[in-house]
Amino acid sequence: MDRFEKNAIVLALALLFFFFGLVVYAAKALQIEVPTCLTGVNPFQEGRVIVLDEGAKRYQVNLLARMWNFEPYEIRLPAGAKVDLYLTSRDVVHGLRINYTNVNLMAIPGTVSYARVRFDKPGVYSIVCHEYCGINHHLMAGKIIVE
Ligand SMILES: [Cu+2]
Repeated sequence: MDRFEKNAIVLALALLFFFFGLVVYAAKALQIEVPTCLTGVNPFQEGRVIVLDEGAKRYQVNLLARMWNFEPYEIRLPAGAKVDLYLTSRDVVHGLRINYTNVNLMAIPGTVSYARVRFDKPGVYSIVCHEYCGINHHLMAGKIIVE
């Protein structure tokens, strides 16, 4: 085997382990989770905020996307809230993006998407639909107010 070939293989393996290490670091140390589409969960028919643990600031948000708004439209949470976000659609495919976070989900009828997000800084986080869903798509928005 050529010396350059060996070097290329060693470099490729080193990069592979390095990037794998970054993925493990992101998952364990930074607690970053990849948004998922849940299977075996029935889509809900109404959007609402459920307090799971007031002291620990844990909340579940069931967000329902439909033409052309999100239900609930306005969500109020305390700073430091840890949110399990479930998203579904009542009618067509919608998208969900929460500004100033890394939440970016698809709302697909008949399925439930999931992401975990934490709101540390107080402020208004706007929610927008990023998937064209009809004539009033540009008006489809909501907001999360962190106090
Ligand atoms: Cu839309």
